[in-house]
Amino acid sequence: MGEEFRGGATLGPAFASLSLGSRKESETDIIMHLSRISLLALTAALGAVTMANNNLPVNQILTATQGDELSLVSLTMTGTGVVFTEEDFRRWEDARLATGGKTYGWIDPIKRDMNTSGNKYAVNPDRRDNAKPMAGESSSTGTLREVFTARPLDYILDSEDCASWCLDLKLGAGQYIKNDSNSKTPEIAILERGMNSDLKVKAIVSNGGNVTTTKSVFLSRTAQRYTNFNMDTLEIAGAQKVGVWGLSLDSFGPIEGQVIGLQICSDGSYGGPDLVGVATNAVPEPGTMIALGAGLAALARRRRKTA
Ligand SMILES: [Ca+2]
Ligand SMILES: [Ca+2]
Ligand SMILES: [Ca+2]
Ligand SMILES: [Ca+2]
Repeated sequence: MGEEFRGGATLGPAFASLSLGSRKESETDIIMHLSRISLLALTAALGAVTMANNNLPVNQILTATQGDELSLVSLTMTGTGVVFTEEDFRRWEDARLATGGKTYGWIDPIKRDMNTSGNKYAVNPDRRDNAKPMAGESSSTGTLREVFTARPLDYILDSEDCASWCLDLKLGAGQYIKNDSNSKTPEIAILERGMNSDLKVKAIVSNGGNVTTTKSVFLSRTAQRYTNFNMDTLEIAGAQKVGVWGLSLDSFGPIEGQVIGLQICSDGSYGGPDLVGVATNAVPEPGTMIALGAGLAALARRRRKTA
């Protein structure tokens, strides 16, 4: 579809040109003549032009074992200064899954394939072999709440090649994903088990109570980076690699309003994405922008002195 942004597009040179962090000292004078506001606007505009920055470099997940359950300690996005913690994976307070003409809410029981001879359901909750059973395990059900707010490395949303589905993930009231106006830093991390599937993502935006979605960003399986973490669930017979996409908020283009959630979708050609977890993080203003602000303040002081 025309509205989709394809990852891995040949946008390297354009992308490099907006790298504020790599400006040399000699360029400082030129920057000084721009106001900080106009620079931010310029960055946002360039971000929209360069489109999907959805293969940001990523290093690894560190885990700590607690009994049979795993806690995620940190997910480090190498070279970006961004670290996601387990709390960042648990910011969701509501969700809705639409598939096969049915919709499931946050705590609605969703039927599960409970073993490797399954694949009866197009998309269903699942758990790591050794994880604590889900609350509805005896009736072969699980909930979105368990998948997206319990231990992020223990429960997943498993889907099959044939599946078309859309998941709306919502933050709590008054919560939103902050845009750091830096296209090189991810505000969102999405984990997929298998590194063999694609996803399509839109931001859910509230503007004065009017809720809309942005254009979509296509997340290609080839853009995933390995997390150094492997996962074996009830539905599969061995561990598979877990990959991650780092997604910068400006990949969705200009946004008017606040991002209160994400819409994550799959269709039959996406290879049955298995959603392990989705993290969001408000990252600090990049050091270069703070330094620039300090430089402008110094310049203003000098001007006042000479006036
Ligand atoms: Ca399944
Ligand atoms: Ca960013
Ligand atoms: Ca997969
Ligand atoms: Ca297994």
